[in-house]
Amino acid sequence: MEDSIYGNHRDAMIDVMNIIMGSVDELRANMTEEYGSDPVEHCLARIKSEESMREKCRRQCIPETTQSALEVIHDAIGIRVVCAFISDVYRVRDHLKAMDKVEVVEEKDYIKHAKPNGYRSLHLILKYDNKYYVEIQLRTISMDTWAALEHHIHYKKEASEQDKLIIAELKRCADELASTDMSMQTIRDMIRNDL
Ligand code: 0O2
Repeated sequence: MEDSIYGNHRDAMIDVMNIIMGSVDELRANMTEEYGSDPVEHCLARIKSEESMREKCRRQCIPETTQSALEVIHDAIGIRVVCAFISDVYRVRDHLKAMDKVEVVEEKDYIKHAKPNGYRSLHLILKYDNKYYVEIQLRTISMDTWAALEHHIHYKKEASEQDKLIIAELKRCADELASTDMSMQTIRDMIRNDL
C-alpha cells in the first residue's frame, strides 16, 4: 500500500481539528446561554482526502510529499462554519483568533470584498501550536448556498462572449443574497434592541 502523504501526522491533525471544533462548540454554548440563540447553523470539518491533496500538489506543480501537504498547502485541515447572521461570522472569527496556541497566518475577507464572480466568505489560515495549518471558511447560510450552487454548476472561468450572461446572472444572485443577508441582520438587530 502507498504511504500516506500525511506520513504519521494524521492522528495529530485529527486532534487539532477536534480542538478547534471543540472551541467553536464552547462559543456556541456560551452564546446560546447569553442570547438564547446559537450563532452557528452548522459546522463541518475534514482532513483533505489523500487523493485531493495529491491532486492539489500536482495542480500547484509541487512534489507529492508530506512537507508539501503540511507546509506548502495550508488546507490539509479544513473547517467550515456556517452562521445565520453576518455579525455571528465575525463573532466566531474573533473567538478563533483569540484561541490559545493559535497564530493567524492569513485572513481574507471576501465578505467585505467579494470575489469578482460574487463569492463571499471569510477565510482564515491559522497555525496551531506552531505546527499545523488549518483553513477556516466562515460564511452565512446565504453565502454557503451560493457557493454550493456555484460549485455544482462548476462554471468555466475562461468565458466566451455568450457565457458572460451566465456569469453576470451568478453575480446578480450573489448580490441579491448579500442584500438579503444585510436586511436579515437589520431585522435581528431591531428585535434584539427591543428585548
Ligand atoms: P480546493 O482544495 O480544490 O477546494 P488565491 O490564489 O488567493 O486567489 P486560493 O489560494 O485558492 O486563492 O485561496 P482562496 O481564495 O482563499 O480559496 C480557498 C478555497 O475557498 C477554495 O479552495 C474553495 O474551496 C473556496 N473558494 C474560493 N473561491 C471560490 C469560488 O469562487 N467559488 C466557490 N464555490 N468556492 C470558492 P481551492 O483553493 O479551490 O482548493
